[in-house]
Order: sequence, then structure tokens, then C-alpha cells
Amino acid sequence: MRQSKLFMPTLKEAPTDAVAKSHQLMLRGGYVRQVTAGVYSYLPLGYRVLKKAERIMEEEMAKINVPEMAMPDLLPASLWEESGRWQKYGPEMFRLKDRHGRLSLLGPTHEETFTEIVAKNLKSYKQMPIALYQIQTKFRDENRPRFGLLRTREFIMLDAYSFAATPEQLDQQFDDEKRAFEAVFRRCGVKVTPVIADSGTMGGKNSTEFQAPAAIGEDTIATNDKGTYSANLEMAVSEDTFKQAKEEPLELEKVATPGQDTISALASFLEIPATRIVKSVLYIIDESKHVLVLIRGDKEINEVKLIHLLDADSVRIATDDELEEITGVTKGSVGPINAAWADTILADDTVKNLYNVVVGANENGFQFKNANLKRDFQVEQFNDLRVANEGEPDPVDHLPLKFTTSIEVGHIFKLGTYYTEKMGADFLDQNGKAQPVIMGSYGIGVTRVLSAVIEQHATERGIAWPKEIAPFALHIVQMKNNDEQQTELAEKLEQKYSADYDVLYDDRNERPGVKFADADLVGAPVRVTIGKKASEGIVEVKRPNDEKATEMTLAELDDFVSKELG
Ligand code: 9G3
Repeated sequence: MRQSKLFMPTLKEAPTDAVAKSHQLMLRGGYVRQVTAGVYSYLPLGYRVLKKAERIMEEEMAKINVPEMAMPDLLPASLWEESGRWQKYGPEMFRLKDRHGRLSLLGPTHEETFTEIVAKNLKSYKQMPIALYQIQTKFRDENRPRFGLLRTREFIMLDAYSFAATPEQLDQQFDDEKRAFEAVFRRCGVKVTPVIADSGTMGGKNSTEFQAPAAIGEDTIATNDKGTYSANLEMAVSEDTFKQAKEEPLELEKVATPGQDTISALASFLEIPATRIVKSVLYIIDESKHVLVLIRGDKEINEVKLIHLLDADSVRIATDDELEEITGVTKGSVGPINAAWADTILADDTVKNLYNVVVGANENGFQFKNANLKRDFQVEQFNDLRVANEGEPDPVDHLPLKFTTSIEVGHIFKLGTYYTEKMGADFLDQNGKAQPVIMGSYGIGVTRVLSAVIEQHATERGIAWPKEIAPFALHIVQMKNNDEQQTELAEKLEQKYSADYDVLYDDRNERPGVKFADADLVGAPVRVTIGKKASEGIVEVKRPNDEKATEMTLAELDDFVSKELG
């Protein structure tokens, strides 16, 4: 490709509102341009990388015998009413009316569509296991799109769906997809960690996310050094290291603690450690139930674990007004003693073996000291409801948990029969009995992968693309575009290497400084500079992370290219 013909509108500086490295470099290098909030165009450089990533995905899916297909993005609301998700999703779903006033939506994901088109056509166990996938645009009206392609309102996803007659077949499909995805990330040059993850409102209890460590990431993963435990912090389990020595229960005593409505204020006011306080938080479950959750004062409640425990659609902390209305007291004085207004009282395991604790007295500005479980307050059940802390032992090898910020680039689920039951996709099993098809769903955020690669491989100067998805593998930069000998050599090398590699030939009439700065933004694995020594058959070769270029003869260049680019 001649660079004089490549539309690559570079910027000297990224706009100030671009804070993510990948966002800055994709804008500066002319990879993408924003059309509106969270909606991007892919210019030639960005498009080439996108297509290379997609080709890798197509190859890896073909290896596990999963054929590609395409579902529409304009979907009838009726399909989503059948699964019950039309009502479940809020403003995030793009809804529209067609010219006949029929309610429609732009597909944010395609479980319903694949259930309708595929699962409903699988009438016999003999037709399964089978899986299909697509690589396609998804629409989600994110409240705050940001960080370039990391969180957009329109993005490209590989989404695969598997259909099985037995749980064992699903397990096998899940493993096949997991391995295929790991191969995709490896070839795209994205370092990922598969972690235990929340399956949200999808079917099934938990799922696996592929998390790419990166400072800009919005997720936090907890892992041990041995790599035997990795979980999204939402799901991470840790062992509680605090132990309170057994104490004789003392007499319950009401104390005035005016204005102390945080744990730390209360701890310093009463001159006690936070571990001697039991925090009481009132939650509104599915906008209807009032559940009081207790946890030791030094821990935080994990709302994902709470949602799972209660199998709820939504949980949220009662607002101050709601709290007063329901309990009659203000925040900080709420407690489990005489809490008749609570539908249930749940507690994190850290509350189990505590003695003589401080709890809210359900009277404004008062606490109870020396409260003891059973004698003074009851708990319906104990569960792990806390957010794991860095450094606490993991539940497998009891090694200190390390936290890393990361980007979710993939997510795979064992859906089970959640959709097929709702939408009546049954098959006849070996005994001729009708059963709902068992599904799995698997996704890769394709456009997110591009950002993750840059976040993991970029320097301030530019991008060092892994060779399999670099927009160009070999970048020939000619110093003086009107120098006969340089042009002759450049065209010769372009001719020679174009047969095996994607070659970009910078034939522009630009100053060297501009050419090198642009070359850093293209980030080709091998850059060949044609300069004064062209007549001697000497060129300069540089890789993105080399400090400086190396002089080479054409023969040496040949060896270098086949070594570097395969
Ligand atoms: C919606 C909206 C947003 C959504 C969903 C539905 C996320 C939704 C989860 C998934 C699950 C899997 C197939 C590939 C792998 C991920 N955001 N999810 O279902 F209506 Cl507005 O997308 N889908």
C-alpha cells in the first residue's frame, strides 16, 4: 500500500478528553474517529487491525467446528417479550418503532434470536451438540461511554451460542470455546486471565470472564501468585483473618453517640476497634422487600453476592428518606435489635463469632454496647456477603490475594435452559421425552480487544502491534521521495516483500521527522528506512521497541524479516 494513498489523518496531540492511552493513540494515528458519543468510525488503519483480529477469530472457531452465520440487528420486541427481557432492561436498550408502529430494538446481544432461529429447529438429541457464532455490531445505550473503544454504544462482538442435549455436552462445548478464546487472545497478543465471574441476569450461577490486565481497566480481579485462584472482585472469596477471643457476654448497655454516623467516627468516639462494631445496612430488594444486612465494621458488603444469595433482580441500599420512613431512625442508629420493620436479617460470616459488639439501637443517636448474638439479636442466616480484601488468603491455596485492574475482553456462560424454557425450544431425548435444549453463550468484545492490545503494548510514542494483527507487517520509509536510487530500492523491496507480507511504503513528500512520527503510530513490527546508503544496498531497520535502528545489507534484511515476521 502506498502511504500517499492511505487515508491516515494523524494528530500531533490527542484531544484533552482522551485519557486512555489506546484512545489517544487511535485518534492520533487516524485509526478511528468519533461520530457521536460512544459511536466510532474505523478508518483504514483501524479497519485493517479489526479485520485481522476477526480473521484470527474465524480461524479459531473453524478449528472447533463452529460455523459462522449472521443474525439481524433490527429485532422485534415480541422476541424479547417471550424471554421476559424486554421489560427487564431499561434505558440501555435501544428501542424504536418501525413505520407501522411495531416495537423493535437494536440487538445488544442475541440469546433470544439464536433460541428462536436455532434452538427451535433442534427437534432431536441426534442433532446436538452443535454451536454457531457471528461477529457483529451490538448496540447498548451506555450512560457514560468513555475511553475510546473501551466503552461504546455501538461495538463489535463475537457472540457464539451452543446447543446441547445433556449437561455433559454443554461442559465439553464450554471447554472448547474457552480454549478457542484463549487461542484468539494469544494470537492477538492480549494477555488475559480467565476469572470466576458474575453471570448477572443471565441463566446459570457463575461464568468465566477473560480479563486483560491494564491500568485503565474498569474491573478488578483478585488472583493468588500461584495462579490457582482468579476471580472478578465481584465474586472473589477470601478467608477472614480476624479472630476475636471468646468473651463472657456482658450486660447490654445503651450509650449516647450523638452525630457519630460512620463506623470510623463511632470507633474513635467509643475508643473501640471497628471489629467490635457490627454495621447494619438496610437494603431494598426488587423494589419491594426490606432486608437488613449485618457485617463486621471493618468489612464491606458485596452486593453481587447479595443478589446471588437472594436470587434477586435488583438490590440497593435504602435512601436516607426511605430509611427513616421504614425504620423511624436515621442512618448510623439502625440495628438488628427490635428491628420489627425488617423482612429478614442476614449477616456476613464475620458476624458469627463476635462477642459484646456495638450495634445501632434503633433510636436516633444511640447504640447498644455488649450486644450478643442469640441473646440480643437473631440472624436468619450467615453467608459470605463481603468484598474480599487485598492480602487476605485465597480460598484454594490460602495465598495472599493480589488485586489488578483489568479490561473484560470476553465472557462465557453456561446458560442452561433459561431461554429455551421461556421460548419453548424442546427436543426429544433418547427416551422420546421432550426436554428443553441446554445452551451456552460466549462473547469476545472485538473492538475492546483492539484497545486492550494497545493498552498492553503501547509506549507514549506509539503502538507496538503484535505481528498477527499489526495493520502492516513491514513499513518501508523512504527519506527523499524524489531520489532516484532510493525510489528504485524502495520499489524493489515493496515488490519483493508484498508477496508474503502486508507492506506499507511511505512514498510521501514529507520531512523525515514527520515520517518517523507517523511510523511510530502505524506500529509495524519491522520498519525499513531507505536513505543515503541506498546506492550501497544498505538500509536501516528498526522494531517499535528498539531504541535505535540498525544498518543492514539487503541479505541481512531478508534474514531479519523472515525471523521477525515468519
Ligand atoms: C440487554 C442489554 C445489555 C446487556 C444485555 C442485554 C449484557 C446482556 C449480557 C450478555 C451475555 C452474553 C452473548 C455473548 C456473551 C455475553 N448487557 N448482557 O444480556 F438487553 Cl440492553 O450479553 N451474550
